[in-house]
Amino acid sequence: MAEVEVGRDGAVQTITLNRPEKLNAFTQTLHGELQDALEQARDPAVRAVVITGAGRGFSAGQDLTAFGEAGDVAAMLRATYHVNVLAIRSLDKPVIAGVNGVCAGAGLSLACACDLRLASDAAFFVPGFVGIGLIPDSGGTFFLQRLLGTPRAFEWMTSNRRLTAAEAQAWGLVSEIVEAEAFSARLAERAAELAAGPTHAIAATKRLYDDAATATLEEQLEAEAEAQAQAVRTADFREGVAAFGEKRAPSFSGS
Ligand code: T3D
Repeated sequence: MAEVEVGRDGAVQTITLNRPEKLNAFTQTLHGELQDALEQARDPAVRAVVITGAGRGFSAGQDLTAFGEAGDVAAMLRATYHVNVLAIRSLDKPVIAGVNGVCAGAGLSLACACDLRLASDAAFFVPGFVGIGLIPDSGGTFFLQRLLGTPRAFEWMTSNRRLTAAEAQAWGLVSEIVEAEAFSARLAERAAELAAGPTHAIAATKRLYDDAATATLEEQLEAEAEAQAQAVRTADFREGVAAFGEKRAPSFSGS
């Protein structure tokens, strides 16, 4: 059975981590299949991507039974987690983490690498790393610092405290909580909304926010000006303005 399943519904690609009996903990196989799935997501016909988990877990992070198998941990991280985290950030479309359940360790880092997080009310969030004497890798220091700020990120990641979905929302870690029974339907609905958006503008917005973390104001204003000059040349901009004038909802094609 595949450790990652890929589905397509219209312009939405759903990637499901699929080791439910181990809370979708990462193995070499899972990493490789996730890499293939993210490569498939580059298809221009895909305009939004969902990453979620099978069963009661999103992901419990590294499979601890396979821990250190590769010997050189830094090399393993570079060849697996880094490739997939960078693939998520480089996709020119929104990536939603559908946090259906337990989210721990590098599973938490992966969720935080996505553009937004929707959580089931059954989800909970656990740092994991510090519990076994490790540092938050796979982008755990990068994304959590940006999402939570250094004091809160440091306090949480060094405490190993379990965070409920409600607490995660209060902290701004997740944008929305949905009852478990309604979760997959709402996740599909939110992904479809994003897929029906002006994909070029959404991708440029993603890139601009990523760059804003290290840019000066002058650099960022210039990058915005260049991105806007491209956005006004899209069919979606013409459609947006036409729809406004005609007092109807826009129908964006993503071109
Ligand atoms: O070299 C490198 O790889 C460096 C990279 C490190 C990256 C990391 O992600 S480090 C952090 C690794 N993750 C953890 O430390 C979390 C370990 N898991 C837990 O603490 C707990 O399982 C949870 C808090 C996540 C959930 O607890 P609970 O009570 O809801 O579930 P459970 O009963 O503990 O787990 C259910 C099953 O999943 C269980 O299997 P069993 O006994 O029914 O056969 C459990 O062993 C398994 N499982 C959970 N997490 C992992 C795992 N199996 C392998 N690896 C796991 N990470």
